[in-house]
Amino acid sequence: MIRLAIQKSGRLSEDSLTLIRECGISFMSSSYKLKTEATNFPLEILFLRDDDIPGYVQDGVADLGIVGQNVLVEAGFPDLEVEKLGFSKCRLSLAILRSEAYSSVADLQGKNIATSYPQILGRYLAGEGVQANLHTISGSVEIAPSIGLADAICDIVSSGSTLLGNGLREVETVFRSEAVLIANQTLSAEKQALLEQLQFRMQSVRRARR
Ligand code: PRT
Ligand code: ZN
Repeated sequence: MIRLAIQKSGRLSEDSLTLIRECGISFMSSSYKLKTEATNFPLEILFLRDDDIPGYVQDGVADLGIVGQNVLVEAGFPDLEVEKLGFSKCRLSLAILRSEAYSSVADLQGKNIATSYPQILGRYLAGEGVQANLHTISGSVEIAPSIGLADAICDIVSSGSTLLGNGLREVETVFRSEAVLIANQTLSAEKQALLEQLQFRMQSVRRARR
């Protein structure tokens, strides 16, 4: 039996469940159950907050997980990635008030930047030679500039309409992300074989979709 952690309720949930079903795996799911067992594959599915998934897989509480690369890399476990899944594509971008002048990332030197991704942003800014004051907040990041909490933000963007609606404009792409399958790095031989079967099925599903 192999244990897979997926997001309980959020942007990754539906596509994760659909992918597992399209792999030919049947299971019951209901919104109040936190785990379920497949009926035709030795798989147990755990439903968790996405932020908890990388740590659980790193520690071996779960063998496998489906999570966004943004959350995986921010958690500090990029090496757990085994397969790109092609959904939940988005980017982590820097944005400033539309009224502000901007010519390059050097303009952010000494500025206050609000983000939920201090690790990824910190590494990006260090690579650009820019020193800024990062303020870590866990949600509603887009409101920070208009209420005077920060000069800029770094947050997830997909359509861009949230930025627009908060009077912001995107000035730099810091990181590109999609959903990935992750795996514990010390799986038993049996679990490794199950992982390979799952990866093979996921690759077939993706090929058939194209
Ligand atoms: O409760 P839990 O902790 O499990 O979920 P969560 O609220 O932390 O995450 P959730 O469900 O919002 O997102 C899960 C993952 O989906 C993220 O980690 C990303 O990998 C991916 N993803 C893809 C996105 C988006 N697209 C996205 N648009 N995550 C968040 N957003 C936000 C964005 O920050 C903005 O505030 O959606 C808003 C709308 O975006 P626009 O640009 O389309 O307006
Ligand atoms: Zn989360």
